[in-house]
Amino acid sequence: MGLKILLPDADITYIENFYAKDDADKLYQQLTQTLAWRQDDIRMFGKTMKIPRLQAWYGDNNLRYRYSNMTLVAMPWTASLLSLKTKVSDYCQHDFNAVLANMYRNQHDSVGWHSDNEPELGEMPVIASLSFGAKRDFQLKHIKTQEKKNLILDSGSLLIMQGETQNYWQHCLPKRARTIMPRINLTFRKITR
Ligand SMILES: O=C(O)CCC(=O)C(=O)O
Ligand SMILES: [Mn+2]
Repeated sequence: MGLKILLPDADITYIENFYAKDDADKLYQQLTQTLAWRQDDIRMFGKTMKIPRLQAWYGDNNLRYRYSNMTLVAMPWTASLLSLKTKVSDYCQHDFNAVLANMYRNQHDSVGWHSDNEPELGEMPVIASLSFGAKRDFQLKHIKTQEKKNLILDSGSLLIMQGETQNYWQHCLPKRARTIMPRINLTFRKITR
């Protein structure tokens, strides 16, 4: 199971039907209704702005995660997040202890170019990313060569980025002009300090 995305300095696998479409639809509804979605502020260039998406941070007791000058304190696992984490951890043979949930409400919501390389994730983090709801483009860009790759993340899919990926590649989820329905993304992570 799973498709290796063949790129230099990366170890990326895409599993399109990690969840069957019916299950993915149910999970999308459940997560929409049960997670504590909020729109946080971000400080950039001395200005405070709303991030262009909703998010929620869950994990083992009070784990903290800092990025873009925000400190998120983990809320306790919900039952559905815990069962998703167990399935993803079993598949990846990796012990995740936190998840960042993102809700892209429409085509105007996005996440800019970045690597998941915060110090608390350690040197070669394993990032496991589940998608539910509308399909979105997910772009990758090599930091040195600027090589680009576009993936389409479908509902029920799992994307695993590991090895050197975060050290050489950035990724983003771009805004789009055409109408796009909401999408939920869960990125499971392991905070190591
Ligand atoms: O929504 C996605 O697929 C990517 C989210 C992401 O890169 C992140 O939360 O770090
Ligand atoms: Mn990311």
